[in-house]
Amino acid sequence: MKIPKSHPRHESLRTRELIAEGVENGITSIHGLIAHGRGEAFDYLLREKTHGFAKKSLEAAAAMLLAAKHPVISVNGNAAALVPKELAELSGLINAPLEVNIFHPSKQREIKIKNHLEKHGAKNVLLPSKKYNIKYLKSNRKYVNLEGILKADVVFVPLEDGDRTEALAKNGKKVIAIDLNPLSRTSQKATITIVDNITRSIPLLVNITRQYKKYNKYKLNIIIKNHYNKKILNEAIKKIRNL
Ligand code: PTJ
Repeated sequence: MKIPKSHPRHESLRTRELIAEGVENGITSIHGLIAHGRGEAFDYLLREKTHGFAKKSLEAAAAMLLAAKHPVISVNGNAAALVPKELAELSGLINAPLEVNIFHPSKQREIKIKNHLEKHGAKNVLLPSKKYNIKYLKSNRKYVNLEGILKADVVFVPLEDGDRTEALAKNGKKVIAIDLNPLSRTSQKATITIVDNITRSIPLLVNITRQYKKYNKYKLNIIIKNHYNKKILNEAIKKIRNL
């Protein structure tokens, strides 16, 4: 459906359209529609804009991704539908693989997500393997790739379910999450939480990462050390309360 640019809810409708298309093309799970609706509700409460607290998290996230030994970007059906080109760009910038990791099991959907990312410029897309799994997790998301999540020290999980964030942390990994809901378990358990819409924040993350690429490890580590996730989450909750 073509949405006129002049429509006051253009961006929100465009995003809905991408998710609906994702479902039609077998990339996004039908449950992804519900997750998207929940995200929309929180985005509405956040006035559909990227706040200062999200910008601070984005800076810390860029520094952590650049300072990591083995960073990896985990991709599910919603993220793939919404920002495939930007995820491919980020992967190239930090030299990290994109790894398909989905909650609702479907080999066919995994392959479709991989193809979709490659169509948008991704050069290194990994699929999970039943041979390898992370501990403390029962769902399909436990299956990982040896060259990706299994050996990663930093896992970027845009749009997540709480169980895995918690499990990844227990497996000794640092987790960077994007979640519009500052109260979710993902937000609470991640090392760095970006409380913002994935559609606004991934392009910003690409720009900041490009800028920070010239920083040395010392400078990156200072940025990481000065990030206090609980403080960021409290700022986001306060913003929602003070409507
Ligand atoms: O492709 P699959 O099978 O891995 O399924 C993906 C979903 C998203 C369906 C699955 O991970 C899931 O059920 O997630 P949850 O538990 O509903 O959590 C999704 C979280 O993402 C919620 O806290 C939403 O507020 C948040 N969210 C939704 N849309 C956006 C978002 N956060 C940022 N940007 C969005 N566009």
